[in-house]
Amino acid sequence: MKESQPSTIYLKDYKVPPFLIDKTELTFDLDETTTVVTSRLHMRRNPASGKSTEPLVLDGGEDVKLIGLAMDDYALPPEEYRISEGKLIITATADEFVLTCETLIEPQNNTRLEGLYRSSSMFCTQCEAEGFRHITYYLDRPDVMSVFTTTIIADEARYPVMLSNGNQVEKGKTEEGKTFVVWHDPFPKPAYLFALVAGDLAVKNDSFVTQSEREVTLQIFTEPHNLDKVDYAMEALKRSMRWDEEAYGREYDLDIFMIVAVDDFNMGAMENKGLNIFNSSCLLASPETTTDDSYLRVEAIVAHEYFHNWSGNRVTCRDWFQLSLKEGFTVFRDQTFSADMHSEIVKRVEDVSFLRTAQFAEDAGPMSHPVRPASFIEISNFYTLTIYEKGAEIVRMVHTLLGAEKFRAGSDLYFDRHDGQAVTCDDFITAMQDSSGVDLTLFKRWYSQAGTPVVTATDEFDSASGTYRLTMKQQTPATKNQPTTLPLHIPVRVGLLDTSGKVLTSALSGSTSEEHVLHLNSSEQTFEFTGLTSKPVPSLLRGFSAPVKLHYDYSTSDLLLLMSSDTDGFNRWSAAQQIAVNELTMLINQSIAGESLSLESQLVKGFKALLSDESLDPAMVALILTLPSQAYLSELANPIHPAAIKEARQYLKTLLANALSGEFELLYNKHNIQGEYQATAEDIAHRSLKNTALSYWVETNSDQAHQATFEQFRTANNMTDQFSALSIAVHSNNAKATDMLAAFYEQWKAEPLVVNKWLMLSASQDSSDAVASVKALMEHTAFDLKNPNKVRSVLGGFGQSISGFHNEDGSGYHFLADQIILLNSRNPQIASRLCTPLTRWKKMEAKRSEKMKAELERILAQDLSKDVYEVVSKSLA
Ligand code: B3K
Ligand code: ZN
Repeated sequence: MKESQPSTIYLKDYKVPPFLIDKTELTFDLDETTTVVTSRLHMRRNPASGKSTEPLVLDGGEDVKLIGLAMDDYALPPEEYRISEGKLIITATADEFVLTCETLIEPQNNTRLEGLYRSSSMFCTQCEAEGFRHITYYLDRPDVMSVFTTTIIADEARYPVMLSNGNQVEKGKTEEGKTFVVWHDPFPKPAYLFALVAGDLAVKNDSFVTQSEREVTLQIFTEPHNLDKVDYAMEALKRSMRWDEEAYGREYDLDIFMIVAVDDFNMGAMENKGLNIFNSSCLLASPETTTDDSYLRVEAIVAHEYFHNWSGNRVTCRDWFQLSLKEGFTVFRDQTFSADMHSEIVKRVEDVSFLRTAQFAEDAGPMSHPVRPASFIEISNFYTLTIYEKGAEIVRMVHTLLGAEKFRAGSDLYFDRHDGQAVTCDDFITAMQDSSGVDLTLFKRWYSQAGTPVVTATDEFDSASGTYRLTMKQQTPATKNQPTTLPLHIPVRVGLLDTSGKVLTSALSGSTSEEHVLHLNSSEQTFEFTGLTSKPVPSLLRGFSAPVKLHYDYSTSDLLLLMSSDTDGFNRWSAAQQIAVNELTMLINQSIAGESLSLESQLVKGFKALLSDESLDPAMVALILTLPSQAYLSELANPIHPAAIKEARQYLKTLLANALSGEFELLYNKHNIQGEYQATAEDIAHRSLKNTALSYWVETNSDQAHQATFEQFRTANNMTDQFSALSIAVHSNNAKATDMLAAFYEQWKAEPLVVNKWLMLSASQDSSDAVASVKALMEHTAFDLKNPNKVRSVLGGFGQSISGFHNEDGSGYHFLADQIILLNSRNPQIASRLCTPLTRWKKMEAKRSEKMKAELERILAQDLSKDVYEVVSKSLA
């Protein structure tokens, strides 16, 4: 352990920057061994700071070597500045000056993938959140916005493509015969949006005419062998540009928009102004190599990064505590876009399923934090599901509370009022409130209180007056950091059904309707619905109108009724999930008690009715048929018994498969569409239902089903079908599974993104020697510890293996801890993310819990990066 531990940064300590940088002129002299960066910063004291004597403190990093420093072209002697803990401190400055700073960096040795680094044969950058300081000394904070001009100098033979933000304004030769290009970005921006790319790249060109009839050049750059996989992303980009004009009135503002794909990237993509940089896994797509899920992901991420041009770039964050201002809003925007492009309800179910599984678990764990955190040690740890997904739910609730029209007026006001500014979550809510007249004072608590609220509903019916009374209580669990919690403003969408499944009209507070939005804003409230003749079945929290855990004592027959008849598609799915959760919970308890499992499943009835309903979208049927995941059941459990959850799921799945084997076989054949691959909602839906049906059918262990799986694997003309068949074979003990895995690797070994899928599936296999297998995989030529996608594939896959990762002897935990220690110094961001499964140790059943804790303690005893230190120390506190 280090002697002094990293310090905590608090929101309450925010101060405006003491200096501003009006113009930033950068020159990069790129080379394989040393890169020299020269910056000319046109600086002045910030009048708003009110301090005229404060020294100039610039952010930097240990990896930045200062080789020259001048103020107004006067070279500063060593006694006029110092470097301390990576910061450059200049004591005396004028009120306005130009600071010239020359630094030497080594992108080729940058394994953290922050700042300027190399991926394959190219140079690229990642500056959010605090990567720019690894390039040169700067005021690396989002409220310092500057106009950037960037000169790139390199050998044109090796780096024919040299890109930065904005427009290319000049190109020429240096005296040494190298090439230089100059880029100018007219929009002031924080350093986190800076980008540079240089390499031997191929380009796909296209264009887009904006609503005001300006022509924008669109370019996607990749390594030449990947150029055949960018068409889908290009079309998605054009759809996004059009959608943002139509849905939000937002037009693109530069004459050129570029995207570059890189193989080594810590996350999905980055919204740098005019020059988005993408993890190739989130950009490249072709039918043969890309699954439907990945197609949808490419479209959503292209849209997300594009939408940031307004929600993030034109209007940015004042400080990193406000991260959700841009991320929550932009996720909400991309979710709505995807819903508009495909199916609203399918998208909602997928998003909620993810939120309830992963964000709820995060919010109940040691890294739980409010959507606007009050403090952090390392900001990279706060790119979380809470900031992104729960943040998006907050924006969605504002949309529900205001209605579509007022929400749009609010977003117009927000963009107009704050264009070119760095602002806060409060500013966003204020704009929504000012434009709508809706009071959001109490609602704002969603930003400052962590944890998932639990809403408990009870009801009674007064037949004399035809009044249905629904009482709701809310409670957000207290934690050590948050000993008292307060009620929130929770919008609850409600409909009422009669026992035949008909939707009822009722009156609430003078308004008569088939659906009402309840404003639950104190710890307990009763809502009175009138005009009813018998006790209704409530359809609560329609569309998942708030990110809460809802408890209501539904009978199984109520749930079957909602599942078959509710007009809210989301709640049809939710009811089916609830029946499955109830049945699985019984089975899990039997397993824990050491009993042999037995159940008379009501789901059989529900599924039968579902399969006979021709009106439903096949994608919805597939979702309803999908049992709650191991991860979701773990989130609900306390303590978690991973082996019992696995056994229960397997039991229920086999039971359903046997009870409905004929139906699943028929379904499989009915949705087995042929023909050319298309990533349309319709075709995706058929493939999804077909493969879900197959996953049940194989559970009957019939030769026919196994053979169908093998044939699908062998003859598929697209990756969705091929990979589904392979996964099904691997997880259903198909006799040919090992051969299929080997054949798959042989077929695709030249396609890294497909190889990553193979790595993940191979690592997820559930065998007692899983640790040995995963070690062997990490020795395989296909593996590369420097590549985050490969690390995520292998270790992410391994995390799904119950007898591997959760092996009772603790060997899986030990192995993961070894990898975290190994990666801690090479790539702290990735190492820190890998800690997540171990940090859930408190919820795990005792035997495993102790072993996980011991591994965390072993990690904490090392010399740790801030990233890993924060997550591990908080999880042990
Ligand atoms: N804003 C980036 C995420 C940066 C993560 C830095 N550790 C991508 C996105 O959310 O759009
Ligand atoms: Zn984002």
